[in-house]
Amino acid sequence: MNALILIDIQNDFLPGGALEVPDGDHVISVANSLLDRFETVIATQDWHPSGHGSFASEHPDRHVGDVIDLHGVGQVLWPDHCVQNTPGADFATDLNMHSSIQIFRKGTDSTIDSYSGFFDNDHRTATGLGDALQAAGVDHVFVMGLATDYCVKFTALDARRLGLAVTLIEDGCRGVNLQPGDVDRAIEEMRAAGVSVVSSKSVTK
Ligand code: VGL
Ligand code: ZN
Repeated sequence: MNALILIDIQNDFLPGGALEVPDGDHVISVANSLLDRFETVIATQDWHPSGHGSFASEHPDRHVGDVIDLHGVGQVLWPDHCVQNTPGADFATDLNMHSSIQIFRKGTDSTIDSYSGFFDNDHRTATGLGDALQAAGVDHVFVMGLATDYCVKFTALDARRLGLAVTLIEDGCRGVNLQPGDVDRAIEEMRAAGVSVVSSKSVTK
């Protein structure tokens, strides 16, 4: 049984948003074109309390892009983004979020970030997505969204760790590229973990 997982297609990751991903808006039409090809569709939502530990604004001597130790876990510092109940945290307006799409929120603990839709970055706390997929009999997930080199990558890698078959829909993803080449390296890392990489055109029912 297949499921489509839409990663963090939220206003703050679109051009003009707080943590804009270049061409992030291009993934919306890809997502919309795939929605009715899957019985099970999941959307993850980055959902931070204000003052989240991943926000550079919480660390006065630090800057966006710096890497710090946040309670024992390496953490890239980001602009304030996807703050709970703000428009930036809403799903992209043009994304056809129908009511049967199940939403999993992540990043709600101020002390640790959660790039993956399955676990916090220290792998101690689960979002419930893994259990929900298992209960639905899903053994193959198709993953796309924002950003390729962070939340998409970590979601795909965790799905593999959980024993799922994983297909990355490459044209449905865009990345941050904090360092040039980050997206290409992320895709190679996913491939090395057994993720297959395809174009949305090849995804059929
Ligand atoms: C993301 C950085 C911080 C993502 C979320 O969705 O890829 N990246 N929070
Ligand atoms: Zn975040």
